[in-house]
Amino acid sequence: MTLAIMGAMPEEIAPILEKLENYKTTNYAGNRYYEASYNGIKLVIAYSKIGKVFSTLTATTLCEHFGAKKLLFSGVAGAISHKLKIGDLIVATQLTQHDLDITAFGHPFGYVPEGAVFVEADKEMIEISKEVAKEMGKSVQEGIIATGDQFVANEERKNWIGETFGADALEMEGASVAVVCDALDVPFFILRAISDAADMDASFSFDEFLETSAVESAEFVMRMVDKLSR
Ligand code: 4EH
Repeated sequence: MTLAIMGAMPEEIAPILEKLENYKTTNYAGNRYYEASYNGIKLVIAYSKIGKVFSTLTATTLCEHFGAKKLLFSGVAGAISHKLKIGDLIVATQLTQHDLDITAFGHPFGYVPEGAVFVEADKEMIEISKEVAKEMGKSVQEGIIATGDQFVANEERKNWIGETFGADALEMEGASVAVVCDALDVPFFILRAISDAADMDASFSFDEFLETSAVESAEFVMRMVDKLSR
């Protein structure tokens, strides 16, 4: 069984690579892929670079070229929900593209014909995440994650995304990974640790908390991998 772990930025997968003793590196389609054996299964790990297009390419490559049977995303996000503080974890139940707009034709935000406003994450892995949270003594929130090709550092935009999609957190890759995995029938799990509140201080907060929040997310995802590989 091959399991994929992806992030968008190098900082998001660094804590995962650190946990592995040795791995094989392959360059493919402009990204570096790390393959390792772990608890008797194969792991393939990569960061995509930022945004929906690069993350689509990497998720597709992980599934189609490296044969991933499940995909887990680990990274950071901006909080919309006031219940989410810096370092808190959110598991995506559904993902949506907040910057997809053909409303001029009477369609809702986030929708294109033959697509769907929301893509649902794998329920089994969400269940497993509850066990992991319990074992780690961590509270993990579930919610809707909104994705777009924008670093949101604006209260008004953030609130609009929250109201329009009922979203709890936002980032720049989750929904595109979700669309790929859904289309290819690869169960996926998207976890994010909060790095900022997507407000006017977001870029400063992000720079300050990227590393520590990325570690929070990575440690949780590796506990998930431990369960999935047993
Ligand atoms: O991969 C991008 C990173 C920010 S852009 C999306 N990631 C982090 C999640 C995220 C996010 N996305 C949108 C955390 N906070 C967010 C926010 N809005 N407020 C980046 C960061 N550093 C250098 C270059 N680009």
